[in-house]
Amino acid sequence: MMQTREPFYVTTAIHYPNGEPHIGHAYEMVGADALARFMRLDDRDVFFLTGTDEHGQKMAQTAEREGVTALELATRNSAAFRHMDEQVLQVSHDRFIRTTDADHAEAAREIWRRMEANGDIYLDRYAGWYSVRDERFFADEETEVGEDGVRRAVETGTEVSWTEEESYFFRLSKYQGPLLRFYEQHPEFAAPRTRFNEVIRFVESGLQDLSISRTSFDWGIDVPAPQHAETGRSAAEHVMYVWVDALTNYLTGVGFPDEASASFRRYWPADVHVIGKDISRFHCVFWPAFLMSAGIAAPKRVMIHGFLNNNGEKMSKSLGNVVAPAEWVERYGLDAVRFFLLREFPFGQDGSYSHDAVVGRKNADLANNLGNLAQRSLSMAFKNCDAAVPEPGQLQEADRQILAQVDALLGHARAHYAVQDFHGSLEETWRVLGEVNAYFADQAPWVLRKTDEPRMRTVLYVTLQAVRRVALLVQPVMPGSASRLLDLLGVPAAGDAGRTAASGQGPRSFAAFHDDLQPGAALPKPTGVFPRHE
Ligand code: ME8
Repeated sequence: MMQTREPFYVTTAIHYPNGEPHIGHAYEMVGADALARFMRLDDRDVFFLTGTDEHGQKMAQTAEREGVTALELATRNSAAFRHMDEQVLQVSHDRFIRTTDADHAEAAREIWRRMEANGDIYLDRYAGWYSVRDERFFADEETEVGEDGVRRAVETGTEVSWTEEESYFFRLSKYQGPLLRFYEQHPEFAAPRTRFNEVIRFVESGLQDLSISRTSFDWGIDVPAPQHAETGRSAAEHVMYVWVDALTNYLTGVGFPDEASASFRRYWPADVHVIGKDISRFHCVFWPAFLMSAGIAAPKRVMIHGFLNNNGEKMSKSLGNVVAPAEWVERYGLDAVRFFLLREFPFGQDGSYSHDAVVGRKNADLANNLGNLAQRSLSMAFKNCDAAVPEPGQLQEADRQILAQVDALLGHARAHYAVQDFHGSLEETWRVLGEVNAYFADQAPWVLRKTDEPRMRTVLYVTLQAVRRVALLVQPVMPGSASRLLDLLGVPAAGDAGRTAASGQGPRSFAAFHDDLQPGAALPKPTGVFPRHE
């Protein structure tokens, strides 16, 4: 079949399954999922990849502490991540990759071979600091000894230990110029701009070659046998530095090393890697350098989201303020949680959550502004217009004005989603929803019912049209509730414009956004879709 829809490839970071997922992981998943769903509804052919990053010293050490093998630990917790994604958050990914999947090792070895063939890998000794928590090397001046006598990385505050071993290195220093030129030619490569500027300043300050293999433990992908005899040794004792392996997952997910495969040709380069601010250097510096070396196109964009804090405090096990996503969803409902995460603060910035903030959004934005408006207009139509979409009369200026604002929302949403500004899209939608509420109050259809029934029908029709368009647009953020609301409006679900929603008939494509409700179409008995939090 001829594929006419434009491809869209979105990924999340792959998460370390050394513990259970927390709300920060959920935050990233919800953002990427809203983006994937939006693009599907907007007729893009989406491939959405997520998964778990299972190798490395952190996994090996945690497994040892727990008395299980690293693979057992990874398998158990990978299932917990997958459960969060699929059951708790109802994320619509197309593949959940594990870096222990058979096809991934081959992809990682292939990118290694290509970097080596390009003369960018050499054997030397590494002597320096390593943070197992961050799976990251630090130079001496990037660490300091605390009052407790423990040496930590200044940037991340994690403990480092002295590491001295034979290691393969990647000639990252060679890529300073090429990277700076690449950034200049692709000003949209990383966002937000402030974070991109930090990356550029880091590269401008000079790049050290990067240690990319380890010999002191074996939980990783074996380095392929050297292609040139003069490398002088067997690679067998080396495993790849976990970040080389991890970043390559984005290629594996769409078919690499089979570059001729339909999926690789279709989806690579990725449209967006969605990641958090602590791993921007890996994605914006190391990753494009590896790809340049291997002769593979760089991703189009890295969207760097901020951190989610608990009441302004960093989440940590020692503070005991880590919230399990499932508990949240249990307490507030899935769609209220998804809405809160994307509505409360811009995706590129840090933000905070608290019980009061979530309840505030749930009650004010969802129950009042959207739920109440829908419930009141639908109930009036059900009771006073024979349980059918009312027939409108001649539109007045106030009607045209409000509909024009609602119609413009799709264009705004497209512009916002193109730069992963979910917050901006929701803010504009809720601003217009406020206008619709003001219109409804001004027009007072419950008064018109006694004085001017035809006008009442027009006002109800206009309001239902507005609710329909808002419901269409919030599907990516709240798939279940939006679908139920569209069912109540009698909007037919068409085709496979997206994934099955949690409930209701399922997604409705944006292709019908500008269509009108059919006067006379039957309406089911309305029920509340956005309950108040008591
Ligand atoms: O970094 N708020 O995995 P990870 C928001 N395996 N986002 C947060 C967060 C918080 N409080 N805490 C973490 C890794 N994150 C690597 C990635 S990708 C090839 C390899 C985000 O499980 C974090 O920024 O430590 C990252 O994007 C993701 O969760 C996974 O973190």
